[in-house]
Amino acid sequence: MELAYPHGYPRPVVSSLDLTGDNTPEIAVSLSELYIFGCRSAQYVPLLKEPLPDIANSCDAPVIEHVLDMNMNGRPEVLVHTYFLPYDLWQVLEWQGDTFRNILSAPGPDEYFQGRAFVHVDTSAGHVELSDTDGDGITELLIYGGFSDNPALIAPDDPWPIAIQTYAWDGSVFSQKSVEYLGN
Ligand SMILES: [Ca+2]
Ligand SMILES: [Ca+2]
Repeated sequence: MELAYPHGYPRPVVSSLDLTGDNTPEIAVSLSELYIFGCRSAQYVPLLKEPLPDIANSCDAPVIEHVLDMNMNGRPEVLVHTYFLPYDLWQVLEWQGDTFRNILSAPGPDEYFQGRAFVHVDTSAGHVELSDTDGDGITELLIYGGFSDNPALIAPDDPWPIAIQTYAWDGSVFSQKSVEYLGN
């Protein structure tokens, strides 16, 4: 796919990937929202529209960061990253026959972002690693960055502790298996 705007928006980030198992590639495009289009009856139609709240100067468009069949069930997971000050946020979407569903069970920083893994970006941006840390053939999601089990205990001007959160497949969702604190 040729990028219409190679140095900015809009950003078509994925092509030629079959996310739904119909042997036809989906197309993902990040505009102000993230769209995934799939082919239905010879027409590409939106299968996912991932919006952001309308606070334009403190967020970036959601983007697809990785596509990988982490839980090895034959359908790739789509790791969607959203930046929304002061958080980096992630969802793990998998096609469930009629729609993409988030199969990440995560605390979320607030009610709006419930179900998303997050880090607080006061010290540095968060980043992720996909790795089979225990060698069982199933990929874990590792997230590095500022995190707390109890954000209410962190004073507004205090730094967030840096942690590695590990999300592992439990048979039905990716849930938080461990949090290793590395200090501030
Ligand atoms: Ca899968
Ligand atoms: Ca594993």
